[in-house]
Amino acid sequence: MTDNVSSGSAMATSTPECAQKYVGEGSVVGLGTGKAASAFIRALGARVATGLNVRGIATSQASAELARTLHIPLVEFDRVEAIDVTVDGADEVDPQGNLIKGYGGALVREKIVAAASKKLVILVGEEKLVPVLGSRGKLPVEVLPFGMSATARHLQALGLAPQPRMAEGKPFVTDNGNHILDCGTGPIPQPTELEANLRAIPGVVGTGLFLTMADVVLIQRGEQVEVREFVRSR
Ligand code: A5P
Repeated sequence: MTDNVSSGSAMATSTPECAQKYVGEGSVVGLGTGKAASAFIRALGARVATGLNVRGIATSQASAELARTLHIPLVEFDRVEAIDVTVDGADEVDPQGNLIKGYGGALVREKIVAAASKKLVILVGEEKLVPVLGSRGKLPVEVLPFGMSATARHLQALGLAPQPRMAEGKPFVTDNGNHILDCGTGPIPQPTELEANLRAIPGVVGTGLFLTMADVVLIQRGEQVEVREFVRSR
């Protein structure tokens, strides 16, 4: 555990339920992507059905579709100045609350929405907790289709092992019309340095490294939810 983190347990028995306390009447809410985020969206939809007034900003077409089916009003991102809270999942969480995201392919929109949010709440099971980012062996990187092989060579030069993500025999296409290179990696000792090196590569649109962004991590431990809160300077 690091100095800037406090840990406790919550009364709610599930992370999607626990996350509801961060969403109040009138909130603008960033809606993440993936299983954990979908469970949160469904729980939020139940509150909207009983009269809660919120506006959602979706991080993917899939989350927008789910929100619509639940009658959660969506607002265009460019029509709001700030997002009160974003709730999303993650693929890895280190003890400082740094994340790897993007196994679900929505990393770029997720990062833009998270960066515009006053609070980022992450929902994970304990299997996502790692001692060092990269421990699960994969870092998703979204790249422009143009010159993808050249971009992949730059990634290789950084010691990564990029593999194009495939879907039904073709390169996976993100909501932004780009591709994903899933970069084989071992534990990443210097994630800030790696992020800077990745962002300097022409053709890289975004990476799955979400460093010092999460304010709250809710961890499902059996029937209990552990709450980790991080102090961030914004
Ligand atoms: C989507 O691009 C991802 O960043 C997801 O948030 C992440 O993969 C966690 O997804 P699950 O909750 O489905 O594990």
